[in-house]
Amino acid sequence: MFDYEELSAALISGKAPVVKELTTKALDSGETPQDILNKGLVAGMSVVGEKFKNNEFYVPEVLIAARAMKGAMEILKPKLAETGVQPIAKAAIGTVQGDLHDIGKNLVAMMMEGAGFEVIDLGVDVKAERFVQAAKESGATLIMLSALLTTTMPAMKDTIQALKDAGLRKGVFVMIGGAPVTQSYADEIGANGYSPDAASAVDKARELLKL
Ligand code: B1M
Repeated sequence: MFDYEELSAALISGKAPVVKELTTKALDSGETPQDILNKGLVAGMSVVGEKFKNNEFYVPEVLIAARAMKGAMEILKPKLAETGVQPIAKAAIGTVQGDLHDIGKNLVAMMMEGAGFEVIDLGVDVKAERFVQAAKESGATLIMLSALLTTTMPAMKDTIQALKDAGLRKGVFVMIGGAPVTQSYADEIGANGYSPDAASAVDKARELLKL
């Protein structure tokens, strides 16, 4: 039985090589990429978030843990993608303008890929026009906006407006998420969907696109 607590603990203390090693070990011992992600990495990162909130961790510790998570994700990403056969739909995802937080957004992207979506990751600090361009050029039918700061949430509204102005609101669904985001904010700005975490983002995307 793989010890997920050991993996979470290594992530919390930012031991990047150990996190990589344990991720590989978990895969080799037959654990699923989804379990490794949820029971080991996401669980560990949630503790990091809590510690930061309680002033037990400061920015450097958080960054070191985030780097360890990124290393494990590099190993998991192709495995998660492998679990889907053909893309079931195309989604473009990004953290909105002014916001540099990408850990949650990356998790959502990976879970979506794991569920069989083709995901175009636009990165962080993404301007409304860039989302519009991605929807036009890639034919993505789902635009996914992430924000972690209350000050960058209005950029979600601006992005929806830019999609409207470009005449794309009919065929394109917009989903929003991130720690400060709520269902009522989604309703207020006219987003099609909201989800509180990466796993339910996949369910919501499927529900919206009727997949
Ligand atoms: Co920042 N930060 N940060 N930070 N940071 C928060 C968000 C904060 C709550 C910390 C705090 O004060 N307690 C606070 C925001 C306060 C607010 O606005 N209400 C904050 C602040 C203030 C800041 C700075 C302004 C600090 C400063 O410089 N003074 C600065 C802003 C920089 C910028 O963006 N312009 C800043 C910087 C940073 C770091 C660079 C140090 C680092 C980011 C590293 C990185 O992302 N590469 C960082 C981190 C790590 C955090 C905390 C500690 C953790 C965030 C995280 O990764 N969580 C965070 C405190 C906290 O959340 N407790 C904090 C783990 C991740 C798995 O969860 O991102 O919520 P989360 O994603 C979840 C869900 O929200 C959801 O699914 C994910 C997985 O289940 N989800 C979606 C996310 N996007 C979704 C999209 C969807 C659906 C679901 O559909 C489209």
